[in-house]
Amino acid sequence: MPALSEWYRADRMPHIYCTGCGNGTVLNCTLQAASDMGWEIDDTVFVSGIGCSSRASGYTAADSLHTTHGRALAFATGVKMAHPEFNVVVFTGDGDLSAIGGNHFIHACRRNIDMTVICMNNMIYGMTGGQGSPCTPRGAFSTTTPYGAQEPTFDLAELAVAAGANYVSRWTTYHVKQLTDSIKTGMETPGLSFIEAMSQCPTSYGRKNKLRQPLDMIEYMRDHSILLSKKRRLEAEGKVIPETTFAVGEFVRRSRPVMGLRK
Ligand SMILES: Cc1ncc(C[n+]2csc(CCOP(=O)(O)OP(=O)(O)O)c2C)c(N)n1
Ligand code: SF4
Repeated sequence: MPALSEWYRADRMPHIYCTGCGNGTVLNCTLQAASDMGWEIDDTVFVSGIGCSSRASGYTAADSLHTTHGRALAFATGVKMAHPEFNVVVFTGDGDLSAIGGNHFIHACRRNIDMTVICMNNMIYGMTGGQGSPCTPRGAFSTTTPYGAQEPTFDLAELAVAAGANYVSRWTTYHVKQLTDSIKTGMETPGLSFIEAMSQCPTSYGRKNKLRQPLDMIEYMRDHSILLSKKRRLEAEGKVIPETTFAVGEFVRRSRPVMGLRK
């Protein structure tokens, strides 16, 4: 059973991530979960699209596909259909998954393909310098929302539940233990597991939104997250939860029919 360090591809270091970027934390949680699962590196494939988040697949010692922007799930579907015996893990960003790749996302969930999808949601297009994404909070600044985003934000976890994924959760890079445990639970659950990892991008998001230091964004995520069970209880009591507060926890764990089950 490979240890955590063996899951990293040393010859790809140093990585490209900015100092304080949350993507490394999410990658580490994922590889820890894979190691805890007892998976073999040769039986595992990491697939990603394009973006800072999508660079993660190349830092793993397993076979990986760094594909085209928004198409990671299409490639991952092909891998899983051809090789159901492989553990397939997708790394994606909020832009990659929910803007250009939005249709692939809902249909992969609908098909409930047996794979683990991890979205590093930094609420912006990090790699290309900070354009707004469907996950940019209302009022937040980006290069394409210079007066503050006016559109409502996609709730990726709720979208995955509605579309049919068997396991859905959301945590942040503040919640390292919960995130790691949740990724492992996703890996254990047959069908499509979607784990949304809210992650800090001090360079493209923080700089424009008075959250310049990495810790500022981590504290923002800590202070604006609420346990899903508590949110539902407060809403049932008629309390209004501010739009900027997001739920963390397990959204669904179920057993709908699955495509691409292991042979
Ligand atoms: C077809 C296509 N359109 C646009 C781009 C340019 N592009 C590269 S990464 C990216 C967005 C990245 O944002 P996200 O997916 O949220 O990932 P992040 O960099 O924030 O991790 C875009 C628009 C591209 N590479 N290919
Ligand atoms: S631009 Fe943002 S997401 Fe990309 S590496 Fe830098 S901090 Fe991370």
